[in-house]
Amino acid sequence: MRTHRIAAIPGDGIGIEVIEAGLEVLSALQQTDGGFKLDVSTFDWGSAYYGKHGRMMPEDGLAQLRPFDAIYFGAVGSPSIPDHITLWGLRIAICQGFDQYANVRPTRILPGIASPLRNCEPGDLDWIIVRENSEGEYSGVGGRAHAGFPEEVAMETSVFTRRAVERIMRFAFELAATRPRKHLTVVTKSNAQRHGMVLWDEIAAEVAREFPSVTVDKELVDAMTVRMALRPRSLDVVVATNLHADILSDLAAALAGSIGIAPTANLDPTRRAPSMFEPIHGSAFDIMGKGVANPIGAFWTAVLMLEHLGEREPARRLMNAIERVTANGPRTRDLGGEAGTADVTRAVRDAIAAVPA
Ligand code: GGG
Repeated sequence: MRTHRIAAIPGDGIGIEVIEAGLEVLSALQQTDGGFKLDVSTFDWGSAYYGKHGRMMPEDGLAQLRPFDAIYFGAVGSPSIPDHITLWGLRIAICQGFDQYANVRPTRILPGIASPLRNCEPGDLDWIIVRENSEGEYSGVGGRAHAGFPEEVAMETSVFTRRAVERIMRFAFELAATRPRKHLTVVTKSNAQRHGMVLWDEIAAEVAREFPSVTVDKELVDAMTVRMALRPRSLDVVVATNLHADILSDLAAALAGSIGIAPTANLDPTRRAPSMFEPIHGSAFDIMGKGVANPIGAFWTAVLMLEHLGEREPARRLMNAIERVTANGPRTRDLGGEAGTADVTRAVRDAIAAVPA
């Protein structure tokens, strides 16, 4: 029996509901597979933990997580705590603390789901967005001075290092080389941001020379939003900075039908530290506790986690089960249905049972 140690951090809001649902389908998958076991430990870190302890996770949180093979994360964010405290105290603390520098966000239109784009068929939108996940606009460099005075000032500095840009470009080119279309779009804003983004472009061009099998083009981030909406078929793998990719991947998820579906892998490709897997949606406090959150994003995220753990066949079975349910229903409200989280979870469990290993 292959055993993998999983740290589950449901976090905040609907993260708690969708991770519970995700663990339920993973348990069903293990029962019908018989070849692997997930040894899950759940951590109560997040905004409620902050309320009791004044921090989002314990001081030795990273040391507690390090022995695990993967982290299954829900969401972070609460109406009662400033967003920069919750985000930096948990999600970014883990991503940057473990140098999970490649944030990978696949987007495609799953069977039965309608894109809001006119005449956009499933095969027309099949992208992987690679988000630089260690620096850029999220470097944390900056500060505030003269607090409370008219001359109050705040600075937020983007940092682009040759090492980090090179490694994310190489990761994106390597990924593009594995795909049938072998195309990479480098998103930039070097017309306006004439230092960091120019270095970004230069390194992209250098790394491109190592990958003659991959075709490459460059797009300004503003033009990229237009291209995603009007020419989705022209895109395959996309690489962008931390902030640009965060914004573009929300747009990508919406164009593929719903932000409730989209998964993310925060990878440490060196495998020195555990990688972290999370649906891209946030805590969505407006629907928390109502039982209506779409768990598909958490299920697809579990597929990415299984693939990372080397469990390719169970990952394929789970993806098939997800796609059978998106095709035939039930569907949650964000997809035009009336089902709740539990209905979709049950349907995916049934679909897993219907096609045993
Ligand atoms: N599961 C995704 C999540 O919790 N996101 C919270 C958020 O605000 N993310 C913004 C970011 O990571 O840039």
